[in-house]
Amino acid sequence: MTRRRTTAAALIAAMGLALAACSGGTGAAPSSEPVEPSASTAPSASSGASETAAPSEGTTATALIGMVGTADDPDAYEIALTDESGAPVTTLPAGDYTLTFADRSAAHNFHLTGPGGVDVATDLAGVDESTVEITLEPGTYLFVCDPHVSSMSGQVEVTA
Ligand SMILES: [Cu+2]
Repeated sequence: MTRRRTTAAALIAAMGLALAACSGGTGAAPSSEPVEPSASTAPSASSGASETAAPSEGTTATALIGMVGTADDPDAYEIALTDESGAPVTTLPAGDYTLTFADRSAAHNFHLTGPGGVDVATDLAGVDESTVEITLEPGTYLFVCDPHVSSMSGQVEVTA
């Protein structure tokens, strides 16, 4: 204990000496200070970058996920249409959507049908995590796993 405290005190004393040496050194090097104003121009450049990011968020298509199985068990008898955060959706406003499949199971598929001729599906076999563009019109859309319709189905109401 006493020994450690002594060592720490010695370190602090050494650091104090080092700091003193540093402060003495910076006084002799004022040329390093002009660097700071040019560094302050960087934040204004990044604020310009955030402005350009805003319009890309303003795209009209909203992201949806068509999921079969669960993250833990891709073969689970579960099917869901969710928003980007993974929360199931039961109603949606009409409009353009990007539907990304989360079909990680060779036992299931995700098949969405409804008004406007929407009829998109993944293959039963294999994995499909592709994205399709769909336009949803007012009405009822049905999503199913084709071989397991009785246990894997759901619907979403699209409103005007
Ligand atoms: Cu299935």
